[in-house]
Amino acid sequence: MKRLLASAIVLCALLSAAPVAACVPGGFMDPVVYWTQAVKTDSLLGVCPSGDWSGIEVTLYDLCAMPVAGKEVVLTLADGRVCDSPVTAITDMYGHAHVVVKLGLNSSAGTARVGSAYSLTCMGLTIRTGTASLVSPDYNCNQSVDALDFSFFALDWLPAAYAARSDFNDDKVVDALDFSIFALHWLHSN
Ligand SMILES: [Ca+2]
Ligand SMILES: [Ca+2]
Repeated sequence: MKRLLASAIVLCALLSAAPVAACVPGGFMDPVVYWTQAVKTDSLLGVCPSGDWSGIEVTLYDLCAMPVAGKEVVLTLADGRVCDSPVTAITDMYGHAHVVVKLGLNSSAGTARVGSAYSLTCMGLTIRTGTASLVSPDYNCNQSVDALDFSFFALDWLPAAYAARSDFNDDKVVDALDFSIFALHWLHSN
């Protein structure tokens, strides 16, 4: 009987205890964000329709230091010449997501590089904003690296005027090294 009474007292105490407040996300605790395979830190990025060039890694913890799992991370590149933006990824149980940047670029209007503001968000909260220049072997935004794109590259090959859009390794000249990078992405598509 005493044991039953003690159990009832414990149960009553548990039921009457103040509920533990849930951690309502109002932000993220020290988010880890970095670009992978950037041509030049995070100021010059390479984008391919297949997503095998620059990407972004993000790891998120909420304000209670718990991993933000199963949430959509959204990378938006705002410039209209970037095709198929935004791209998204879902965080895993550790709060980590790799955003594959499967994008084309319309750089057919001139030989300058396309620049774009970008933002990374999750649950409507901004994680990072910035600007970056972009290069892509897809020059005409048809989400395929094909013969038409090669014709743009050939136009830029060692001309008198520097064609930054085809300088894929950022060494200030369009030469065989850039062609080798173009060839790596040949026939890639989304
Ligand atoms: Ca193309
Ligand atoms: Ca180059």
